[in-house]
Amino acid sequence: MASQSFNDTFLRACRQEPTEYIPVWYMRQAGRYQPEYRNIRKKYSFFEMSEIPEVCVEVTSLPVKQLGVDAAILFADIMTPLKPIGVDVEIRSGVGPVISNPVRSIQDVSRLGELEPEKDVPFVIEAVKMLTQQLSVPLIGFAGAPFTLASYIIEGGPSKNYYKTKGFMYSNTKAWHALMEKLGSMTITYLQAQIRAGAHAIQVFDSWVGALNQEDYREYVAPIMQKIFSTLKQTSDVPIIYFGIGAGHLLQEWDKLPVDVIGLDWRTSIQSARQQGITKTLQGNLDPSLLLAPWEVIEKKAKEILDQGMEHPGYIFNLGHGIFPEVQVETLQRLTDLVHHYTKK
Ligand code: 1CP
Repeated sequence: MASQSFNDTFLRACRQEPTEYIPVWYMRQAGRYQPEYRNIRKKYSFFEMSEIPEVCVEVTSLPVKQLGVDAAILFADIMTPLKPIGVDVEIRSGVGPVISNPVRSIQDVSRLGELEPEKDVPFVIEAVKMLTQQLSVPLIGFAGAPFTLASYIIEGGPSKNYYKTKGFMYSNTKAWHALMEKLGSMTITYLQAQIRAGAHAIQVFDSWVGALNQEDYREYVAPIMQKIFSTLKQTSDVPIIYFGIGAGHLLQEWDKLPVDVIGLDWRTSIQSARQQGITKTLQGNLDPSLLLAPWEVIEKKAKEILDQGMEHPGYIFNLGHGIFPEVQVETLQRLTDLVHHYTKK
């Protein structure tokens, strides 16, 4: 695995060890903003792309070669492990995951099966093995968190306010906890398989959990997150990143969980998280919309964020959410260079 030229800057930052510069990677760094991605996507559906290991390896590696980022993230989707447990999901271009058999009752919850990674998602394991042999930077494995997965499974697709999800949570509380348990076990099994195959770090995406207030997070979600993270910590020491959108009000809850890194969106500055007493490594958080602004605007904002990040050990530069298809590859190349040069000791 770790060849002589292996760049472990990202892993060192996760562990709050000294680094020569601030590491950077981008959420959705493999995606439709890349002409190469769009060409491959013409030939395959989203799931075909991620289920053919050679294609998955190519798409995962592309941003490392093209942008010079310090970590790769496996090309898959948070919905990937749901298909084999009985969720009929397809990824529609320009929309996202669409589910034809949403979960609406305890019976629907009990119909969901258990994940056997080696049998159900062998392509993920194969791709992780191939990537960790080839890449010169760490590979981030990932999974969706139970709340965020449940939001798609219950709504049937992307949502703005998650009222069906929250309605289910408040009115079928027993079924909700059963669903959290099921998705939680699946998440543990899936992430452990990625770690066994060689993933160097893990990111858990709880993109939509910011829809809950602190009290409800504590009651309906925190117990399963505690279980997922503590089980992973018992069996491996790979760094764990926990990320969500609009979840600044949950920072204190997240800080109690056994994770190494907290991923922030652009609404919560690095500085304000530090002022709230968060000492874990932080990752983020340039507003991805800024990537559509003139370079001078991007540069100013990126430097402000980097200045805040460098004040405390343990910081990884990233966006506050994924790259949009309209962004130019050159902008991200320039930004990556800026992060590396501006922070070099
Ligand atoms: O480079 C990478 O980041 C590639 C791997 C990756 C990851 C980590 C993809 C590929 N998806 C994800 C995670 C993911 N998927 C999340 C968590 C991160 C986030 O908040 O964006 C979520 C919520 C999803 C669900 C999903 N899948 C959406 C969002 C829909 C919504 O509710 O707004 C979309 C658009 C997809 C499809 C998808 N997944 C990945 C890509 C490149 C795409 C676009 C596919 C295409 O049409 O080509």
